[in-house]
Amino acid sequence: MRLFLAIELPELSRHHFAVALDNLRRPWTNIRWVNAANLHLTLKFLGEVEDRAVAPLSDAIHQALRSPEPLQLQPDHAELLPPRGRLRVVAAGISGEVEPLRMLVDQIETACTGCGFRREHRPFRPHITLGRTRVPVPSSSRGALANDLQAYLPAPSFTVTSFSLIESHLGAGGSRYVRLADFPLAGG
Ligand code: 2AM
Repeated sequence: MRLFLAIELPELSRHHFAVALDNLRRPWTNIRWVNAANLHLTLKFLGEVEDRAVAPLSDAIHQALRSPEPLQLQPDHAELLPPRGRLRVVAAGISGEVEPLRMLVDQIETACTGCGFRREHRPFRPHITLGRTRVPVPSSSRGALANDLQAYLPAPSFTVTSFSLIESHLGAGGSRYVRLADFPLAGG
C-alpha cells in the first residue's frame, strides 16, 4: 500500500481553497488542480509499505512524539516549486508555528528511520499542494500564476490538533485517500 503522513485541513480551510481551486481551474488549464477533498500538508511520504509494517510504524510514531502540542499554521504565500527550472507544483506556503512543525517532522523522521524507512534529506518546506503541472508551463507565466494564487492568500489560519497516516489509491480520475490512523497532538 502507498502511504504518507499528513495534516488534513479543517473544513473552513478546505472551503477557502475549494473556492480558489474553482476559480484557478478555468484560466490555468495546463495545471492538474487537486480535488479540494484531498487537500493536505504532507509531513512524510512513505511510498510502498507492506501491510504488516503498518502497526509497528504507527506504534513507533506514537512513541516518538514528545509532548506534542497543537500548532497554529497559516497558508499565506504562493509557492511555485521548484523555485527555478521546470515548474512541477503549485502550492500555498505555510507560516506560523513552523519551527515546532519542523521539530514534529524531525520526530516523525526518527520514528520512520527506526522502522527502516529512508530519511528525507531535502529540507522540509511546509506547503499545501494545490496543483501539479500537466504540461510544461512557460517560465514567463510564473509571475501571473503566483499573482492569481496570491488573490486567495493569506488563507484563514488553522489549529493542527492531529496528523494522519493516509493510504493513497492512485486512479485515472485522481488519487483517493483513506485515513488509516490518527496521531493527536493535544495533551501528549
Ligand atoms: P506534496 O503535496 O508535498 O507534493 C501524497 O501522494 C503526498 O505525498 C503528495 O501530496 C506529495 O506531497 C507526496 N509525494 C508523492 N509522491 C512523492 C515522492 N515520490 N516523493 C516525495 N513525496 C511524494
